Amino acid sequence: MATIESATEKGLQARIVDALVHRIGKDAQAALPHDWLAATIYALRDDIIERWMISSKAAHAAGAKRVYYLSLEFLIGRLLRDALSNLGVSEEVRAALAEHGVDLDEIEEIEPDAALGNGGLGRLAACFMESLATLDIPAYGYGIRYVNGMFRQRIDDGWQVELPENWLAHGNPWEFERRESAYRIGFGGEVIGDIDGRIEWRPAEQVIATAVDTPIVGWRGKRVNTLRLWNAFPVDPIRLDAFNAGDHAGALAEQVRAESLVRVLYPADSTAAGQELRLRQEYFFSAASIQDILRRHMQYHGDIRTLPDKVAIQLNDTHPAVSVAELMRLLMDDHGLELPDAWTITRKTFGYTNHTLLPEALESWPLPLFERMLPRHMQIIYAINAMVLREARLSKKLDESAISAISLIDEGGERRVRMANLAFAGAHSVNGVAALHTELMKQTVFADFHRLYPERINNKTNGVTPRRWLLECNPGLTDLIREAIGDRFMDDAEELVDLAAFATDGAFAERVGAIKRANKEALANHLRVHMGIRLDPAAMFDVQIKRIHEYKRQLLNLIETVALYDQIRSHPERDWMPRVKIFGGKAAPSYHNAKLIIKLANDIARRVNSDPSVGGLLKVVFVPNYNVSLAEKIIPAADLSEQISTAGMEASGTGNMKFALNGALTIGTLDGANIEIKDRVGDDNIVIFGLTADEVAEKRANGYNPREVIEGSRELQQAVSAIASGVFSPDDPGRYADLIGGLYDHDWFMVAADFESYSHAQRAVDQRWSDPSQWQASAIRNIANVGWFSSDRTIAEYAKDIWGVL
Ligand code: 26V
Repeated sequence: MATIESATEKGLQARIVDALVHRIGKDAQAALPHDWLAATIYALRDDIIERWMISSKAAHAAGAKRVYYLSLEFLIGRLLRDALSNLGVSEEVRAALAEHGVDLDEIEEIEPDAALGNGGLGRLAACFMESLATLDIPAYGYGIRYVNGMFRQRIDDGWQVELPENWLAHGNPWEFERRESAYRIGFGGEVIGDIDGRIEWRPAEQVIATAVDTPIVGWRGKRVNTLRLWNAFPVDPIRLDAFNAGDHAGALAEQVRAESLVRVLYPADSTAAGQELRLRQEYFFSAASIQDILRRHMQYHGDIRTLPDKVAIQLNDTHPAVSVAELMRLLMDDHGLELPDAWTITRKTFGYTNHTLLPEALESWPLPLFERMLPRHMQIIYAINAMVLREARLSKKLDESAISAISLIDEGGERRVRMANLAFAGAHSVNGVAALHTELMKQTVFADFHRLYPERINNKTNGVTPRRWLLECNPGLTDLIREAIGDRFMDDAEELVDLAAFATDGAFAERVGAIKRANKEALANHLRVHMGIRLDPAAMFDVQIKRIHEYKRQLLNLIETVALYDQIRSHPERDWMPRVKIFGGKAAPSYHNAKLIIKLANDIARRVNSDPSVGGLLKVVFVPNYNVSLAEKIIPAADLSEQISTAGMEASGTGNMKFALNGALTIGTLDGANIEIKDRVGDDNIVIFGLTADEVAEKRANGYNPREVIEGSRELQQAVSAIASGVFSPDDPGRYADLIGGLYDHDWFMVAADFESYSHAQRAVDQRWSDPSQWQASAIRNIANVGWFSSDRTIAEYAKDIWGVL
């Protein structure tokens, strides 16, 4: 394994102590765990910096094309273990710290979890950054350095309470401030045209964006790329005239306004925010990134027209879509290109990835707001729209209603700028994140665009980095796999298929089972310490961890849990398989039903866990503050992975891949990447239930009567009426009346429609669980066959098909 020349045990140990003394100002006797953490990171950084410089010099010397991943979210989590493991120095550092009586595992645990993202979209961006470095692709991630990332979730009496998470409280030794990489970002004002047609935007307000870089180390330290997050500063930090006149708040107003741009991550991941500050954030980071990209391109290549040969920019959803107008503006107003040429270059440069079909998540901005904040961009959007609509008319492929559907301006009612249409029009590639999702993009939201540009939509099924999600989070399983099939899977996850031959090897299966058991004991221990709950590691750990959303159907799982609870109490004599139902996830603070679902999980947990008549056969746990670091503990300990979204609604899912890679069986619908997981692991190694996406669409179109379904099923009827009548909420019996009542009348998410099928599937899971060797064989076949869902494979596809690198 590659190690660093200077990183001998002695060298590292000396460098850690050196960092402790000279950078932190403490000696080994006085150092607290936080000091050891910082010192270890500083010592490691020295190696990383050297590789970082080599990486960027090599790209420069080769005149390489660079990839830019623009994302308002990077859910990176902790970085120390990732860096140690990718550099191959974990054991050396462990030994070095042990000399001072410091336990590496303990200091890893106190590193803050960088949660600059909401969920799947942000975590995907983080996996992609690691895979880009691993594949030796020169790439930059661009985003915002939020002072407060995702909120911390506390559960008070079963209710979610949101608290600010100050992840930078102890400083952040990973970052490098680049005050010299600074750009002015304008807002508002007016557009002036002079007589020779030159156009000038005179913003009313400006802020300064400055770069903060974090190194991203690829596997085996092959390459180090940059995650560049923007900070905001006022042009004039203080107005002394105002201050001296006694207006202290007014004197600092500009500072406050600049800082507000990088203050908070919007904590909703499915409802377009719609506030002015959100659009300001989107423009701020897009404009800084595009300026930085053009500066680098001109510095290295000197010719703006070669931009698409040297630069590929990927838009992570529509959040950075205003970049399309910003690049057009710079090409025309600063570089003097004509509109058609600027448009050709822009389209060749951008790719756009869509991550959701939920209509409420599609961003659009009131036109007056957009025009007031970005008057020049509004003009450019009109000009782009004119070109696109002319092309559409000339093609004769679209009728008038289709033409108004692809317009960048929504004219129905209050006029709005449609960001998905801007992104689609401005990109040469538009991709979905799983096969079904891409198909549905063609049939639904982008149907008319697809008719006009049939080559543009393509699929790139998501993936996850096997370094974080296998090697680092599950070292026991990793060692066992190495013993069985050697190390090649560590460089190419698809080599895991060699493990399939061991599925029927009883002795091997038992060892896989023993590792799972050890991971479950570790999780049970963690939850005992942090929540005071006792779990039996012999029980099946049945896990649903993800953002709380009605389409993800935590409610379906909870209703089935209540039905099971009922059954166990009525038929204690039956051969029940002991289960622990584990839930975790955050609800958007303004999402009423999602918060109520969290309360319901907690209400059910309290009642079930204290009922002696279930005799330990069923336990329900809601783990507070689910985040990347908790996922790393929970996933390796899971037996069953709940992926039960309403078919057609989960674009891909990536948790589904992480669980399978760690040997959990999936119970799931034919949705998102579940379909492709089933194709790879085989029908016998996954439990599929429920309506298909087509059947859901058909039921919605033709109407379906959930009341009839509920009344036709004794089990379902009893479970929902128990919840609705307050059996789990005696302190407020009406608490769930509306939540459950909604099922009878609308049931948009097909909870009632899928209940019976889900409940049968759960009993089939019990059957499988009752035969440990069969279960273990299936678990091994899951691990063996999901190597394809490595983000290395996904990134290689983007690189070849979209970016033209590799
Ligand atoms: C939308 C908005 C609207 C404005 C407020 C802030 C905000 C933040 C995020 C989003 C879109 C979130 C979309 C998303 O996370 N999609 C998930 O993407 C995963 C990676 O492709 C995929 O696995 C999940 O299925 C999909 O739900």
